[in-house]
Amino acid sequence: MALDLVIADSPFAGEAAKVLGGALLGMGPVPRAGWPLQHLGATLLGSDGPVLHETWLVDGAPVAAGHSEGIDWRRCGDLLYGVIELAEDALPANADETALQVASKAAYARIFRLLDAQGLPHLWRAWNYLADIHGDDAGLERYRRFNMGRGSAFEQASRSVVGRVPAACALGVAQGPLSVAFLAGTVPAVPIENPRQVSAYLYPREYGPRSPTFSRAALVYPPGQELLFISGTASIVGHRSLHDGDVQAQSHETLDNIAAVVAEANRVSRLGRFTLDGLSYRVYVRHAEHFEAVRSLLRQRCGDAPTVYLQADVCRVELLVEIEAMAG
Ligand code: 3EB
Repeated sequence: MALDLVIADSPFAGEAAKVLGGALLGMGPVPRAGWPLQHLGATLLGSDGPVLHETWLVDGAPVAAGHSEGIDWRRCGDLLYGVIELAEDALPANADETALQVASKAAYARIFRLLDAQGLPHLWRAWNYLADIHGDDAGLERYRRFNMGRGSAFEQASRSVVGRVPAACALGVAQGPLSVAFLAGTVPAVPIENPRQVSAYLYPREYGPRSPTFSRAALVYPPGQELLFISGTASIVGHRSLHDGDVQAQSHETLDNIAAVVAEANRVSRLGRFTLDGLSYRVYVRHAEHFEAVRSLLRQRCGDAPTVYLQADVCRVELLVEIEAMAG
């Protein structure tokens, strides 16, 4: 079996039975895909059309599909991809938790229930998007409330909140429900950390009451295959943001971080096959006017590696750019 990501400016028109799921990137109308589809409503930059279609294809056992507690999912053998979009007022706040916290906790609790029921417990990669990420929610930034809800769900499902956690990204978008897409498997992912950075799950409390639940990267193993997912990566060294206001310096620091993660992945996987110019990238810039500068810098350092650019809010206000990557 092989898992492959295809990116095109029109909807995937091949055999639907081979589709595990996907994402629609950009500001177009949302089509009815017939498979789990995450709508990432952020403006595409430097692209010919208004949207891009990312589609995960499998080449193997027939795909099974279902809906569970608002999760739209498809499964092929040892792999499962799902999407949950949850309105933030879907569930009530309580004395201890805001509605966003409850929604974040519920989204992950539902994911974990589905994975347990499917006998495929290992979360490999999560893509998190929420509106107004820096907004105030009962005295705390909304991203921090999201972290509290996500962390509680891991804990309540008796999952590790340190060490064995998925690769992830978490970005702010203009509007819409809390949206989480995820890829899971029957075998655990191998988490990778970055020696230049404090692990996010060990961030000190100045960044919020509960640390984010993600690893810097994950090596994952569909049958007969090894994939590398590098989490959203920014200009953070140790636990501090660097180069306030300087998008070029932030981009270089971010790529230095990705290079360090790649070196770690090569050490762990022992095949030593990952290189900066052999990855494919998704780049989020906070300000659209920084796009050209970031693109030319990426081209210098990563050659013509396939790269998608989006305007989105990175989860610390001072961060101007975040870059995630994968390699198959
Ligand atoms: C950072 O390194 C930048 O909360 O899931 C990157 C990737 C970031 C994932 C998450 C946050 C997340 O802390 C922000």
